[in-house]
Amino acid sequence: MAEKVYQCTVSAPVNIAVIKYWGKRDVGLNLPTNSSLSVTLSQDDLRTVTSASCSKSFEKDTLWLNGHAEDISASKRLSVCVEELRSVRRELEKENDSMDKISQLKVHVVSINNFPTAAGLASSAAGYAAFTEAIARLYDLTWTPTELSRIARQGSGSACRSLFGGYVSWEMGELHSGADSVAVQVEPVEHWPEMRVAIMVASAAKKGISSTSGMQATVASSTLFQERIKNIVPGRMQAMKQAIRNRDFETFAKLTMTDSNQFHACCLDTLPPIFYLNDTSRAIIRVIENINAAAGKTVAAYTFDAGPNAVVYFLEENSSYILDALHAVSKHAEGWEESARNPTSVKIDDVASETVSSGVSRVI
Ligand code: 2P0
Repeated sequence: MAEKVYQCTVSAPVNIAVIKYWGKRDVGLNLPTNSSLSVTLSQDDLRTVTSASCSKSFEKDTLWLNGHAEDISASKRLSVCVEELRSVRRELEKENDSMDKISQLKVHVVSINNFPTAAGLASSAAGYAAFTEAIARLYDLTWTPTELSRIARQGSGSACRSLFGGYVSWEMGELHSGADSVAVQVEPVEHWPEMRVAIMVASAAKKGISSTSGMQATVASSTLFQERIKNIVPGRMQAMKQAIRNRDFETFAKLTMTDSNQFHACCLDTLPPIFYLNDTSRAIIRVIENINAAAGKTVAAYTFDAGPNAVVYFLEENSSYILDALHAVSKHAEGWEESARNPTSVKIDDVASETVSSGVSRVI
């Protein structure tokens, strides 16, 4: 007998934190030790495209990530997202007889990144944002991005920030349940449309230590980290929100670089120490310092996540000479990826997840 296949395809963007998330206070619920703030990058350049479907003919919940199959029920992170959304759909179906009972069907999810996975380019952020959004839309759930962020957070913390465009904070929350640990938009992209980023992939290789285990080691062993979460980040979050509201690039840039440096200092203060930066990363830091010294003010800001790749923030008005300087230096560097040699300007995105297609896709 012919079976319907229900499907929804979405794309979700990468976000790059300027105040870093690092540390969990509850590992099970993925609750952070501090709030964080990020900027959402344009999907023209970096995105995950994810298609979720369900059908009576599917035998188990399965994810194909960049072509590799994974049993969703074997992954706590994946299954918590699917099961929470499925139970909401189940309740809706109970209340509304005309709804197809698709909560009873297994899901197939296919996800593709157009950038290196697990190389410090926030692939899990775009990945879990797209995963959550695709299933929510497959189930026709009309949730706000903040409501969905609570689900995506349980897949991967940074994913909750990829449900919004523009400038986004993840408020750590206070409740043990995690109900108030969600993402909110600080400002939309139109507020500061001149913001640009250049991505320099120092190495596309998979990182040595995952963020999840790295941050747990830092929480367990770093005294500097305790100072950071108690006495530094709360004030820095306020200052960063104000800098964004005022479109004050110098303050934004100085906070961004300082926070990146402190995050990597906490990694170094971990036992055993964690090294995400490499010689290329450090060379990029020196280039940015030289650009700012030559300009006589802070016109560019570097930041690095859990990997050696650099993300450089600047304003469109300074774009040509900053990109020229990055190009000039990268020409002489040995062993850099092509995109580090040719850094280009990436815009900030105005929307987060977008529906590419949805509905009943075929009958099998
Ligand atoms: C961030 N990072 O704020 C920080 C900066 C890396 C350095 O969020 O364990 O992959 O899945 O919640 O979200 C990377 O951590 O960790 C991260 P999990 P996630 O973007």
